[in-house]
Amino acid sequence: MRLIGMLDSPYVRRVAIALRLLDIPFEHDPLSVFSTFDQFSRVNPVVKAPTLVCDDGTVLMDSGLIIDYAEALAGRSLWPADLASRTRALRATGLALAACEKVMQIYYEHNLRPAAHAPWLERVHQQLRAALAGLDAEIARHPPSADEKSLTQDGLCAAIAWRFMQIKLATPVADAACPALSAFAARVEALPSFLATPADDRVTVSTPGYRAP
Ligand SMILES: N[C@@H](CCC(=O)N[C@@H](CS)C(=O)NCC(=O)O)C(=O)O
Repeated sequence: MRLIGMLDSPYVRRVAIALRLLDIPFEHDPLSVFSTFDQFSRVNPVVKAPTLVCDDGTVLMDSGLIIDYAEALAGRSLWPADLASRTRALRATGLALAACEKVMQIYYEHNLRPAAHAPWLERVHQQLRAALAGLDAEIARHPPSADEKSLTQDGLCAAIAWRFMQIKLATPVADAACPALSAFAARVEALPSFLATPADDRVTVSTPGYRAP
């Protein structure tokens, strides 16, 4: 299978690391939804990253749906099994995904619009602050596993969201603003699957046969 999209996208990185955690071999094609729009659109005319081209040629998109497919393929889930833990993990993942979306909107506003729209930006910053406050509180109350073998979707997504905003925001969020999240993300970023999937695309991921230690 082939994962299309650049690792500076938190959604692409989320999928790449989930595939590694699930021991699913894949090739990575770091096409950009902007600079290689035409090439991307020949694979997926909707031009959404991540896109996954399955071995039978089916083209999937949306990180959550692609991970759902990967979990079905692997025969195991990255969600916690019991309902209470799963509910907490779903909430934390929702907060992390909202934070990614807000950072992306801020980034697009600053980089894709001729003149940034101040009231809209303030609204998005407020939403980001709320998502981060909620996520930091969740992680402080119920720290997810930071272990390669037992990492769950909430921990995966929280760490990715944190790294994404450190890279993309002109003023990164201070560690002190999110002490639990920043400390957790630092531990998770040191895991082999994360080190092998850097957020800046300096290294192209193409590691069929990768096995989590
Ligand atoms: N909900 C989607 C969001 C994916 C997303 O918005 N990806 C961005 C790249 S970070 C994209 O495709 N942008 C191009 C566009 O929407 O036109 C997911 O989880 O995969």
